[in-house]
Amino acid sequence: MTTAGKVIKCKAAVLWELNKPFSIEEVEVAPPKANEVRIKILATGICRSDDHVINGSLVQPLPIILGHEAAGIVESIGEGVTSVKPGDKVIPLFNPQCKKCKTCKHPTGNICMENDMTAATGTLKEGTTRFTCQGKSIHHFGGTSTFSEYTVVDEFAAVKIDSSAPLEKVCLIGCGFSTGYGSAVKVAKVTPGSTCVVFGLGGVGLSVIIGCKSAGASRIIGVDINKDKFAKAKELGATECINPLDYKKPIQDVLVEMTENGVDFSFEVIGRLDTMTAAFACCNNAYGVCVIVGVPPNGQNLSINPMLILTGRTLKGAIFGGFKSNNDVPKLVSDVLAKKFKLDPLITHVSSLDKINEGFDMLRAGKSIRTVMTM
Ligand code: COD
Ligand code: ZN
Repeated sequence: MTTAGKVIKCKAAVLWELNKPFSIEEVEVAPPKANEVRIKILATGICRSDDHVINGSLVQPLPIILGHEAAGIVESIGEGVTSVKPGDKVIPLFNPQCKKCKTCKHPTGNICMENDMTAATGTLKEGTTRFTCQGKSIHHFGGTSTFSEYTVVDEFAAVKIDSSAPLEKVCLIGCGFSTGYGSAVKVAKVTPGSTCVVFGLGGVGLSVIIGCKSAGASRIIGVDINKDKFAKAKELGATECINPLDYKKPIQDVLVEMTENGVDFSFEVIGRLDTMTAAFACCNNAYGVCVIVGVPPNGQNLSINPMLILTGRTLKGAIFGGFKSNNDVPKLVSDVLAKKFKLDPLITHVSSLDKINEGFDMLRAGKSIRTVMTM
């Protein structure tokens, strides 16, 4: 029996209030309107940015269905949709690529002006939501809302991937993996033989390490205050790991000494002002490049002595690893199928939507790298 054109009743995790657990609810998912796609979500990861919404540091309209790192199969399409068809495997794109706006037309810019993260409306482009629960309209998150068995996205926020892709793994390409990997290969453009330092060894930091290694870096130093993170970092390519708590000196001074006047590339993958300052200061004064990957606390500023820039350092950053999502996500999936890199080491827990609150507790306790919920 086809569900196309009908309302689908399914399970979703709804966030009704800040700092409260999700409620698993039966929601109604309306059929896609013109230029929209309804997707059956089969796997979705738990990302730190979802938690940032729960704790209020990323402001979004409530109630909301979170989740933005996922993979699924197209269930039905609205009028005018041409890029995907029912049955296609797709990855939803929180950082979409409409290919029409000024940013999409720029050769490198990747914050598509259709994104719903920077000034969130919590709706699709048409201006309304497709989710209803207990008679109330529920907001979308980042145009994706993947903590639901079915979701509706704008056509520009979904991309077809290889039909043989393992969805329970490639879902990470929807956010965490691409964010870290692209920061190394696309934003920093790590060079063969270089020395890199990665501050923060969570799922995104480990993905930076995978990128540095694949770009041919010869020395990759991991920095974390949780030494339990070191073994996996080394397994993925870190040549050494250090804990700032083991030193009396500021960690940037330690790193400058360890690397004869500073590293070629540094990455801040934590989201703290002090570690951003350290990451910038530890890169080489004449040519070091520092990439900010971590999302800083809302409304706070960095204080930097311009002399640090004047001598030749570069400070930069990017969302989603600088990738243009519609172009690059299918390629990254093909790279996984070609065994260019593995996503398995990043997935420490496999769970289900019913256990979403336990999944977030593990993330907050630093016990998981990525939890993937399969449906
Ligand atoms: N010094 C050293 N290490 C530290 C410190 C410190 N002071 N404080 C925390 N850490 C370590 C933790 O022990 C942990 O291992 C690591 O830093 C952070 O890891 P996680 O697991 O909390 O986070 P990740 O890897 O999932 O990374 C997420 C970011 C924190 C980088 C987050 O800001 C983010 O997702 N940024 C990506 C930006 C983006 O593109 N967002 C768009 C949608 S997600
Ligand atoms: Zn994310």
